[in-house]
Amino acid sequence: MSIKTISTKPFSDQKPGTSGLRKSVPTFQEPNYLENFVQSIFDSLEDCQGKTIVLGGDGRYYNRQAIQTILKMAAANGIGRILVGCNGIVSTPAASCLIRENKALGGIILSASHNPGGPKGDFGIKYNIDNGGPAPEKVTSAIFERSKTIDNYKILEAADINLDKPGSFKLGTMDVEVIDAVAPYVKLMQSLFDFDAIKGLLTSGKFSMCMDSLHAVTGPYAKAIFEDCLGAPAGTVKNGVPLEDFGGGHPDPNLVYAHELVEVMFGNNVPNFGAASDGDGDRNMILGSNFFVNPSDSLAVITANAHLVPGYKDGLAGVARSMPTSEAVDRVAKEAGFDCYETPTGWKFFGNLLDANKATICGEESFGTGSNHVREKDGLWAVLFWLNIVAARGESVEEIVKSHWQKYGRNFYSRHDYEEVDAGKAKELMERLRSMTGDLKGVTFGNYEVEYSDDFSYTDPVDGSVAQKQGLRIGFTDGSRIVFRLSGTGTKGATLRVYLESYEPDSSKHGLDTQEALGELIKIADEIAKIREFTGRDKPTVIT
Ligand code: G16
Repeated sequence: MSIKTISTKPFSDQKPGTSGLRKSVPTFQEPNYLENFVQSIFDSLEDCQGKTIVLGGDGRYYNRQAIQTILKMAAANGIGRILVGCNGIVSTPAASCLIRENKALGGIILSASHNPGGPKGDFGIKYNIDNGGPAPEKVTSAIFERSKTIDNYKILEAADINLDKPGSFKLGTMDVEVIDAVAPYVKLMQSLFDFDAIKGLLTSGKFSMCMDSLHAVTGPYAKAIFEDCLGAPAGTVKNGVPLEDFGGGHPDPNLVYAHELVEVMFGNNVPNFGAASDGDGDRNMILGSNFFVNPSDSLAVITANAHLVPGYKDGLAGVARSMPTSEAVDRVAKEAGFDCYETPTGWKFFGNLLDANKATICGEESFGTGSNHVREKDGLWAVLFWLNIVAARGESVEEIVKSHWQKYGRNFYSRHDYEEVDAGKAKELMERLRSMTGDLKGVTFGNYEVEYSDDFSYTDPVDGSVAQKQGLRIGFTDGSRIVFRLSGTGTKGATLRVYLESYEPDSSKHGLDTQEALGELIKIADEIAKIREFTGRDKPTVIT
């Protein structure tokens, strides 16, 4: 086995987005594309010689090939030991758990999350640091800078490693341990939640659930937890076999893409509880019978009920949400007397707050919730949290949410996505809005008067780092908000996200349909941003 140094030329488009580098599979298959980025990661690490790293992905198309390449490059770059999931598959939260438990230097996670997979689908790669969380901006910037000048990469000439079952191997001087990534994750969940109470609920004969893993990474984890440990009947986990193309589906747990689950949960004689997770297992959607839990509400309900869950019963240090996430959780924090932090979109911004014990629970409108148990958002964690709350309160999902609104008021909330629009036009739309912010204070639109408008900027309270241009916000005097952002995870054209929120304290109005309640704000958003004119679309692609 010998180490080869291969000449290469930089690619100009290897800037990590909201969560790592995401591109189409054909792009990643271009000669040296993957290798350049991986070498840029190794070159950016201060000292990786002899260290342990974790490697795994969500099992999508190209995962297997990429894992073999990265193993050989890790060996050539002096990594001491690498822990890789069986078949190269590890969910993102389980990878975070493995990095932390094994005190690894970091991890390389292969995932394009909720984006579709397959030969023409998407692929992605990101680096997580030693706290188990996504690399902060200073690390991703260093990787990008390196990728712009790279002229060679190192790789060990060796045969592929057999990843089919656990085992120990050598690649040059590097130890390769192929591990079962499910067991440590299940153990972590058992340490946080009341498994006896949840088992009582799931085996009572009066409660049924449906978990849709969307043919993505959570299948084996969900079967081990719900069916094997918690006694739910076989078949509770649907689409539980990870497939390279997610069965042709779009592994995004929302009402549009998880339509199979929606069909199961809306109608007569439906299960009491429904949940779905995404491609790499960090997102979640929670449904009750004929009832959708908005992710922002889910964060607020989880926070308000954390005292019912063993791992959190001693109280929370604080909470954090991304800026576009609704302010429902702020009300819970205010009442409970702890801090609520507002960060830019991207889980990486929560890492410092969790490490410094300023926040215990974090969440985002984009179907992500998590806590200090790992440093990623965690889909199955959220499902277990909800089941624990349901078991402790003896109420349905709908009752729990409605009584939450009764107590705190309801933050009507919706996100309108315009996917795959012309990137140039989307940029123009944002630039135009940016040039308008500052001049809008005091301007009225129908019943709404603008109180502030700005481009969100964040100063990390722990290390003082600053992130600018994180989304255009227009806030109204009654507390309503409209936020405009371009997605940092899409791979085709641009995706415009419009986030809409209004607060309703009057419980007689809580039953209103969300789009109806936000109707006037939706019109105002179009009026201000000229969405139809710039995108050429008369309606969003996805409404959540
Ligand atoms: C990633 C990030 C999240 C973010 C989401 C959407 O999630 O980790 O923090 O909210 O993307 O980002 P954007 O609005 O820029 O598309 P995931 O599940 O895709 O890794």
